[in-house]
Amino acid sequence: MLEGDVQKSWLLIAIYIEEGHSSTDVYTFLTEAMYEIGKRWQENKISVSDEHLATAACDYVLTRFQLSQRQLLQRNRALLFCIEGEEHYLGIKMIAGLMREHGWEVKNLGANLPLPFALKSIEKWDPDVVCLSVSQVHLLPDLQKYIAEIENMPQSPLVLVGSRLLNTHDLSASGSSKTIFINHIQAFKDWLLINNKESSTQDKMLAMGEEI
Ligand code: B12
Repeated sequence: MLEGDVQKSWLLIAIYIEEGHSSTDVYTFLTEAMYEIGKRWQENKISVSDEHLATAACDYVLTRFQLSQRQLLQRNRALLFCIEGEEHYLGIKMIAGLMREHGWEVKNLGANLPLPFALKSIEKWDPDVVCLSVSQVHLLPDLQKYIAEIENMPQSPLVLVGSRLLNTHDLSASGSSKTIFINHIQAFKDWLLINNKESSTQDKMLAMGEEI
């Protein structure tokens, strides 16, 4: 990814999948690769340009992987976005892919979404779950505002927050007792499996896109 070679990056992932790895393995693999890139950037071993190139390659691989996935019939709705000021959107893109794979209808509004637009979208689309992502410490006070406003809406969707910061910060005070905080993609998959339980027997596979 650091070479910006999207074909080679995809080939590596395609081989990894052929070896029998799951989509959570793929997402974890790419997450760790990006964390390693962040570490090298912090240690001045690579430049900002290298980091941008790797991000673009990772984004490409994610899109290609997600288009190759079969999707279940859609039952529940989820709206996803990063709060205002947050440009780190690869995490939420992975979460969106995993939800689609588990039969959720997903709208991913991506990076940097101001609260008034988030509230309008929730009003209009009425999702069952709203997933928020934040990666930077200085944005945490804003996270609290987002959660409070969304949970107070008449639609009262469930609010799910994910962040690498959960590994180092206790964010529970940012939400209410209803808010769910998840820092790891495997824990999120477990949450999806529990919450999809009742309807899993009715699942019909709906082939979308190509096979790998
Ligand atoms: C790539 C990158 C960038 C790219 C972002 C590209 C993009 N479009 O996403 C660019 C170059 C633009 C960038 C910019 C900046 N970055 Co930056 N960046 C990174 C880097 C290297 C990787 C981030 C990433 O994609 N990780 C991979 C994803 C998949 O991981 P993730 O987001 O953690 O998501 C996983 C989990 O957290 C979880 N998850 C995440 N969201 C959600 C949501 C839900 C609902 C659930 C269930 C789970 C979940 O699941 C995901 C899958 O495993 C990190 C290093 C790091 N350690 O993270 C720094 C890092 C995040 N960046 C940092 C900083 C400081 C910046 C800048 C301020 C730098 C600058 N001076 O300009 C700007 C800020 C831009 C902005 N306004 O947001 C710091 C943040 C420090 C902090 N704690 O506040 C980090 C940690 C680097 C560092 N070590 O200092 N960055």
